[in-house]
Amino acid sequence: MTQEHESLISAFKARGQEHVFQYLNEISEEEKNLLFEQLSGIDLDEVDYLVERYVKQEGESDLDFNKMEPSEYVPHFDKDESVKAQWKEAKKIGEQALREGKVAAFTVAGGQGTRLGYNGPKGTYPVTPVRQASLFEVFAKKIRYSAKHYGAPIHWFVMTSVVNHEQTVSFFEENSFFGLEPEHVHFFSQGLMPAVDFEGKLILESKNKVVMTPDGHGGSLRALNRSGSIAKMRELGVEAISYFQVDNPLVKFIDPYFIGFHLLGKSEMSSKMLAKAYALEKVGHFCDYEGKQMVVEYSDLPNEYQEQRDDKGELRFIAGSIAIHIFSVDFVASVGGDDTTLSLPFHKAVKKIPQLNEAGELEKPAEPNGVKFEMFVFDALPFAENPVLIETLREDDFSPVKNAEGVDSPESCKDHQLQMFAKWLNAAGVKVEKDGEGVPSFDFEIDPTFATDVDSFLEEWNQLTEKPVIVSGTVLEG
Ligand code: UD2
Repeated sequence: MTQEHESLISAFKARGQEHVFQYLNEISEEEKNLLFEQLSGIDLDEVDYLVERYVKQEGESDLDFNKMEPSEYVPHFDKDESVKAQWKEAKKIGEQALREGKVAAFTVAGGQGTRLGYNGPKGTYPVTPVRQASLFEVFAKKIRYSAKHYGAPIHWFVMTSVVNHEQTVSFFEENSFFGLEPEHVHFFSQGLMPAVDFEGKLILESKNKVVMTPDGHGGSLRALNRSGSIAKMRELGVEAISYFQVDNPLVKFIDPYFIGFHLLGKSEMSSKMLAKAYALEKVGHFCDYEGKQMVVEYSDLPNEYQEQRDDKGELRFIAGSIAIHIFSVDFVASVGGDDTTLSLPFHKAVKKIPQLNEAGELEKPAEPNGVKFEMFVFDALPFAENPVLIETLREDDFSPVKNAEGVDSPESCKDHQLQMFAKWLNAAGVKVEKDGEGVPSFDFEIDPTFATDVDSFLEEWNQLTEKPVIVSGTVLEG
């Protein structure tokens, strides 16, 4: 036993976690080393704090909901003519930043996609109506288009987790990075947090391993620092990080308007919002609280507040969060760095966590037996100076694939892609036949190598000397 191992044993004993060593006499030297290596990465002070706050006590939010005010936002120009000039100005600034290579794309793709019932990294899921291109392919091609359009490379940072890192990297390799330069794509794995049972004890998943789970998308801010990505961005002259989730193929993440508003506002963290479709839609709510902007998740906000209406009968907390943000590199360096006064809070999730039984065999419990800890990226907002919030339109930016059926499913996402393509064609004066629900009656697609939004579509379409006829199965490629 080395001295280092002995001091680890005393430290874990002192915190009542000595059960993690119960199989020490049954495992090989190599297995022991792996156990000690894993344990040395666990911050016992943090575990104690989390157990005290979220397991022994309820850890309920201490927000006084009556102090919440709806956040102000810049309305979309389609809804409010008076802001058109402001949007035009923002676009110019955003385009300039893109021409100067100051923007990087950043996808959080560490989740497990359990709700979708898909076995594999979510980004490999096929989504487009005709070609069945994967989510990763759609994003890669948007980057290819924009980098060419603005004449500057756009580096893409992809956060994975232990559960899908290798499969994700292999998928890119097998697909030749979808035509991107491999050195422009940067993968890194997010951090892990130990899970505990309801007594606050670490959970063993084997005789030499405790259960560790991904630390939530909020862990991305730490991981960007720890992986060296922030240093890399500084080397590359990147100043703004465009953050988006892996599940939404509509997302306009190279959006010159949004980038422009972020830069004009000298914002550290900017967000897009959309008007909630109905009072209890399952999204976060943007609000101001004691002078700071924040997002309160639907599950934390009592229904009476989600349903509140103003004098005009409009939903008072109308601004829904769709997890699209821009961060300044300096902000991520501080909030994801070592200064613990800027750390994001944790949220607990009560789960069924497979664990070793008395016989030393792994068993999935029938009932929840423990707690996982996650950080949420939007909890960085209250730390941000000058947060900017702009409105986007659902049909242009948001249709995630989350569930196998119904709302936010592959089916609804396909319909929304078709509606978005039809909207672009309509803007160019081309009518697309639709069914009673307003969905095009046949499948076709506009590949991101042709255009990535309505503005770029009109530019490209108008340059075509011969306009193609859009029929069932058409794929418009650049
Ligand atoms: C999130 C937001 C919700 C709304 C919605 C929009 C939270 C708590 N809620 O809901 O307010 O904006 O998205 O679609 O965020 N991920 C990681 N690592 C992790 C966990 C998640 O990378 O440890 C990624 C995951 O791959 C996905 C994204 O984060 O890209 C969202 O995760 P989710 O599907 O769990 O979020 P959801 O639908 O609960």
